[in-house]
Amino acid sequence: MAKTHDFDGIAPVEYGESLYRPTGVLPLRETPNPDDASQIEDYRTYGVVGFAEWLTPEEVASARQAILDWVVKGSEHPEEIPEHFCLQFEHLADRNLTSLPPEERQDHVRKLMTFVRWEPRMMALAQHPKILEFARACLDAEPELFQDMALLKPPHIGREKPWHQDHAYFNVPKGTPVLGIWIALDDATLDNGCMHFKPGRHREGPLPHFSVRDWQLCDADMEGDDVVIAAPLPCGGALVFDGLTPHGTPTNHSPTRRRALQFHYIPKGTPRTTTEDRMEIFGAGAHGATC
Ligand SMILES: O=C(O)CCC(=O)C(=O)O
Repeated sequence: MAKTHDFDGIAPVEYGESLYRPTGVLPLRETPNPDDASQIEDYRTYGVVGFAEWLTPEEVASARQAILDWVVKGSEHPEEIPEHFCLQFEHLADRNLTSLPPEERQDHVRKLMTFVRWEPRMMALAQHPKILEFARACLDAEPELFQDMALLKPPHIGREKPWHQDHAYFNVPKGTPVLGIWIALDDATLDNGCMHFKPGRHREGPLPHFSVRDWQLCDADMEGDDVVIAAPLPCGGALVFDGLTPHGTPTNHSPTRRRALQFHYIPKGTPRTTTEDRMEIFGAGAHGATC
């Protein structure tokens, strides 16, 4: 049985539907090519670029199996989960997971975080030459993995992740380029909670975050009449985005899975700062807040 503190402390609540009403859909490139200047240009201009094909079906299968193995281990032998490895269940998850078949247990998990150092299948993906080469071109620096996550947004109970800038969650100096890559392990659709972006708004720099439904951007600003791009992806596709590009995902009310991996990279050797430093830039309320 999982420990109580492994359940997400944030209860899902209603929010205005207009928060995720896309004015367009992100056009997808076929495959990443770091030598294609127009791909890097899109990343810089819009703060997000999407690809229909990134991982192979074998790589997707390997990532899914790795997730499943850790979910089973975490639900049966939580004492075997390493201290800094986060396996977090949804707030609304069943408290008696071991009564469920293993495959179904993942439908109660919100995320896995900080796991690549214990999971070679995930480490192989986080260090995938295709990712590192593209990240190197976008960052214009040698990439260093800063954070690793799997976000499962399970059917029916996967809660909203309100609009935010990822940089607001990271203790790195203001101005540090942060690159996120979000890889779909299922088809991510408008119904099951695909990513939504405010393209180009990364150029406004850090925006204040507030403790509302989560540590997040101001709803009134996000539901204004500016552009909201939805980014549905086929399984194996990926989004590369700037850590300052506002993004969020609505609740998964659908019966379908929407598993994803998310890796963040910063230039190698970037110094770390403190949560206090970060709150001076992004606003108070960051203590304990995680993506
Ligand atoms: O995958 C999701 O639903 C949200 C991902 C995200 O925005 C994050 O964790 O920063």
